[in-house]
Amino acid sequence: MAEQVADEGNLTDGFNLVIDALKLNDINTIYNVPGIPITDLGRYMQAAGMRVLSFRHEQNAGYAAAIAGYLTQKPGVCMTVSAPGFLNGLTALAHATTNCFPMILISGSSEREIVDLQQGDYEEMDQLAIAKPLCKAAYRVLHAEDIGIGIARAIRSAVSGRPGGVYLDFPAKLLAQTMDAAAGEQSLVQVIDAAPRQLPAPESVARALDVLKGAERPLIILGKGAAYAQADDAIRAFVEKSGVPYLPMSMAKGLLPDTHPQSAGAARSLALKESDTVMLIGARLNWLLSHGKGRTWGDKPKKFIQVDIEPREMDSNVEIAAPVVGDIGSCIAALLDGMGDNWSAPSADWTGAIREKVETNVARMGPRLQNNNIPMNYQGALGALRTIIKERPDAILVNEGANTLDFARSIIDMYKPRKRLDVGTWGVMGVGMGTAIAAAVETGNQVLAIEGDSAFGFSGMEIETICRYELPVCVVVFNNGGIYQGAGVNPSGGSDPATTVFVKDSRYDKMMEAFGGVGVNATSPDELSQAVNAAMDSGKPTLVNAVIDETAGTESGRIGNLNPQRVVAQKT
Ligand code: OXT
Ligand code: ADP
Ligand code: MG
Repeated sequence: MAEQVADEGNLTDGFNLVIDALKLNDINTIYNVPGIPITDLGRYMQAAGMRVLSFRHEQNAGYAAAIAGYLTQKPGVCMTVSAPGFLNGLTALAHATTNCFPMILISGSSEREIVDLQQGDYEEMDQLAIAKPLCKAAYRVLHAEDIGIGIARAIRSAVSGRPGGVYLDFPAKLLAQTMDAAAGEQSLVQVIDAAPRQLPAPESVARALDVLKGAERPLIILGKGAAYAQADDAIRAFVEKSGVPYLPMSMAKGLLPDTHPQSAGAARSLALKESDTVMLIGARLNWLLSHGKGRTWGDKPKKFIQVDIEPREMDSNVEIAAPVVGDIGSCIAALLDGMGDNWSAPSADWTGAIREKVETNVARMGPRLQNNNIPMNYQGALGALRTIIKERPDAILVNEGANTLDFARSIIDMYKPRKRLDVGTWGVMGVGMGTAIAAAVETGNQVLAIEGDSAFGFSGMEIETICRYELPVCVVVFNNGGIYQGAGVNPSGGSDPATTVFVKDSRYDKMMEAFGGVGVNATSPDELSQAVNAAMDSGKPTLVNAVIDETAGTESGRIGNLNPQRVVAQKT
């Protein structure tokens, strides 16, 4: 560790100022990969009592920071080295921005004078320019006395309004700059009210209630923005008082328990098609909701009410009859207030039709989950895991893959808010291990990561990180031997395997054993259940290789329709 000269006398330096500024703002956890020029910064942070988690790849550290932001409403911080490390972290920064998660990517960078003249510095890159289009805000700090204000600006940018990713560029020289210690302390900024409440206009609330009142077949859609807002009690009270059926988007599952009598989760198609009025709360009308139009939405005219903090979200895809702009906590409180005491629930015809469909679908699914097939299919394996989550509702479920994602989403009921973390708006493979690590670190809860074998491969090396920090993470790899399926064949008849298949009979559990964790090979739902329960009881890092039938599942899971279709045959 380099000598920390600025500790002496009345001087301070860039290292100290960065640490003091973060701590002053209650940011005490850093997800990073060390190296020039931030190796010592990480060490000094650890010495100063911060938790510094070192990853094997910046992308995973970045995904960890992104989900830490979602879970805590404080920006998750990822720290990387210059050019290649920065670029590795950038996907996660863009992912955070796309998903509206507050995150700060701090990267060390090379010397401005050399970078700007393109003279070939060590890891030379104009990082600020590259980061800008991929995040909500990007800043570079050149002088030690600006570190306090730079960090304050980054924090406020990340969490206020619509949350998102922020890039903070620290050229190497900055950290070693010295200044008078007292002036340094004075330069620090404690961000006051980083995400101020944004109250909705009373007339917009009244308009929304009018539209809702006039509806015959209303539907509420809860998105991950609603889960992020941590207004759980108010949202539940609003939904229950309204009597309106609700549909949770994937990461909003559990905001109200999936077993709630108003949940339309198991009647998704019917609810979307037949509704005449849809109230979006923290959910965007993007591809996941077919942009609010087309076959998914049926041919009945719809009116939309949208509650969102971002005014520009309104009318992004279809006309919004009643926009309510503000933070969800304030908006829901105002809506509840405006409903008065005599709000009448929608007709029993409508709620009854939804309920009936839910019960039919749930009853139809039940027996499929009971099968004890070997090799397992998705239903058998997920049926076992569904019971475990029911018995351990505080456990955090991380989920990625295609079939592994889509089956798990509908099969596994969630009971509490922010307990389901997945691939988000972009459907990114590779979020799994970073997400699992941050979920364990930020909440202390047990984490169950249900991973397609392809999905797991994107971040699999981080199981060493899980073992190193002894985190209570149980990873279940759904090993069907490939992307979507393991049974593909090379259409040319050549000896290379098909593009979507992996080595047959792989044993991912052995990887975990290599790092001192527990590895289990599970071939039946009973074995799977036993292994996961043991992992959850012990809290030991565990990886279960769940052997899934290579012919189970379908191309692209439930979104195969998004694949372009070939129209002209190949000429040979
Ligand atoms: O109402 P209907 O009748 O319609 O029925 C619905 C519900 O009502 C009902 N339901 C229930 N029934 C009974 N009981 C209960 N409790 C219940 N709950 C619901 O079930 C149905 C379905 O309900 P759902 O799921 O709510 O509805 P639906 O129609 O599916 O919703 C639509 C969507 C769009 C909202 C939903 O499908 C969704 O959220 N989809 C997200 C999809 C997604 O993001 N996928 C990931 C990306 S796929 C692809 O891109 C992959 N890649 C490429 C790649 C990526 N992504 N990233 C990077 C960095 N590089 C490359 C790769 C490489 S996937 C992939 C790897 C895949 O291989 P793996 O090995 O990892 O995984 P396996 O496939 O397992 O092998
Ligand atoms: P989902 O994928 O679950 O449908 P999206 O990510 O599409 O959810 O939408 C989340 C929405 O929530 C975004 O439009 C974002 O602006 C909004 N949002 C995030 N936090 C808040 C908040 N505290 N108050 C109001 N809206 C919020
Ligand atoms: Mg697979």
